[in-house]
Amino acid sequence: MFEGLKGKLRDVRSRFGASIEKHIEESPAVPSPSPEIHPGEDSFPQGETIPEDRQTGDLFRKGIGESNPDTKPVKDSFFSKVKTLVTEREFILTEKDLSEPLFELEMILLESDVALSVTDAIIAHMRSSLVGNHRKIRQDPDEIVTAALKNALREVLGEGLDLPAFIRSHDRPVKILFTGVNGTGKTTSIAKVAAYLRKEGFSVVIGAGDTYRAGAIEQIRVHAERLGIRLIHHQEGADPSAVLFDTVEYARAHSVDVVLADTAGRFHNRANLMSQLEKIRRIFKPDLILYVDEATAGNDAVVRAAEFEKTIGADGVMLTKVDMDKKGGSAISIAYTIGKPLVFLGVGQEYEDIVLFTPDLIIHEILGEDA
Ligand SMILES: Nc1nc2c(ncn2[C@@H]2O[C@H](COP(=O)(O)OP(=O)(O)OP(=O)(O)O)[C@@H](O)[C@H]2O)c(=O)[nH]1
Ligand SMILES: [Mg+2]
Repeated sequence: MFEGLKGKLRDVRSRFGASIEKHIEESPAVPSPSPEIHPGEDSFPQGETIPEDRQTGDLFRKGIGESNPDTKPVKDSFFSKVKTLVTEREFILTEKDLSEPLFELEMILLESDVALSVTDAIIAHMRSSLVGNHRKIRQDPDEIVTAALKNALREVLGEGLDLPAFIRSHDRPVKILFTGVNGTGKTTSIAKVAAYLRKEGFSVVIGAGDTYRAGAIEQIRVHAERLGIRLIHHQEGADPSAVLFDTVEYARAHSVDVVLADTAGRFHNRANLMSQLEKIRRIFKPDLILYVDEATAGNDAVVRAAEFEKTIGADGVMLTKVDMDKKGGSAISIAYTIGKPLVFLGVGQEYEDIVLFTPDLIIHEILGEDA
């Protein structure tokens, strides 16, 4: 998962680190803007010489100590003051220090199919968190860069959506409609989501709303049978709205928690299929429309998601085939671009190959163990 991007980010992180180290070597340290002075403690203003008798630890070992407990706070405060003056030196990175690694990062993101607006947001975040801020000299440069990158990614990835919590807080049955273009993994994902929700303690029924493609009903029937989940279906060529209406009726009659509705794959520019989807939406009245696309489609997935969002609406995204995606661009870009949360990631061909999206999951995957 995301192997290509992971390797390139590792390289650019060390480039950032090298730039920071170069700055520290070549530039004089700057005084801290907020020295650690606490009320009641003795303090030495910036630039003032420390009295000679207070320059070594011997003072504390000899004069002040356990024999006179009342004086102990003075010892501690003085220690912390010496530490502030001696080790808390700082540096401030400039745009010039970071222009090269920032440019390199921008190129890496664009090459990895991260959408332009998302790349801009990440670079802007990196710039504002790294340039112009006071940094402690003893801070590890890689930690500084990794923290900035992590926060930038967190900003564009969003929070996701806790589907079990969503279901618990809605009237039953909760109706979820799966849409998207052909072959992206809608039907397989419905089977995975059904298995996932059942594990979470919900009862599920599936509606075979793809009556268009030959073999589609049989495909979902096999999944439902393997999982032991009830499927409602009509004949091939039937009106999908009618199938899904019946599925909701079944769920109501049997107090089923969740209805998962399959639909035929379609492109947003196919007017007849899109108006069919509009009819499904009116009759089925989904609580959640999940747009399904494959991570491996990169920027195409992001563009298509935006088109679906505009024409039919989407409340969340499921990205499939993440296990086969080396670049990570669509996973990073899709939520930020369409303004809707990533909900699930499909990570393989088995029923259990599904994970509920969290930003940390992607961040950890992209930045590795130390993130
Ligand atoms: N590696 C991998 N393959 C997946 C994943 N999800 C789905 N697939 C595969 O993608 C192919 C297409 O999946 P379907 O579920 O039939 O896709 P669909 O969107 O329903 O297709 P249409 O109904 O024709 O529009 C199948 O071979 C799935 O096994 C995934 O997360 N990882
Ligand atoms: Mg299908």
